[in-house]
Amino acid sequence: MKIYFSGAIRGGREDAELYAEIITHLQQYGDVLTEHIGQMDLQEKMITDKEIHDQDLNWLIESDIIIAEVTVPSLGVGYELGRGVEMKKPTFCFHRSEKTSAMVSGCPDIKTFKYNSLLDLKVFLDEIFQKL
Ligand code: 6K6
Repeated sequence: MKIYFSGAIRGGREDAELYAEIITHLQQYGDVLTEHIGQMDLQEKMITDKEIHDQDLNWLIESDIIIAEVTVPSLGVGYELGRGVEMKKPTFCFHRSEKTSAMVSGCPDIKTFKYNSLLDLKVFLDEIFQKL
């Protein structure tokens, strides 16, 4: 199972530690292609934006499922969700904020969940992977 985890980078790194916890939890279910999203010391590398885009798009194509944490708003995450839906990938979004974008929560092809704690989120994830 190839898992594409999506979380904010230039959108803001305040949830980076949480992303790392989510990625560790997801790794029991498969290969997380985007493990770097949880790196606390993530630095802009000497690669171009086109190289980042093309690499991520290839991983998105390769993936079997998309899991996104959308509490920190991110253009890149929104873009990945839209592309993933077009590719008909099973797509799941999680947020702690009261609401998220209507273009996410209103999309019938994205399953969106509000959660309060990491424990709640892990329970949601376990249910999703047990049903696959
Ligand atoms: C690599 C290491 C450190 O910085 C980089 C370069 N940046 C990115 N590397 C890999 N994926 C990226 C990078 N920037 C954005 N993304 C993708 O967009 C990730 O898959 C995230 O899910 C999403 C974040 O978008 P922004 O708009 O918050 O940056």
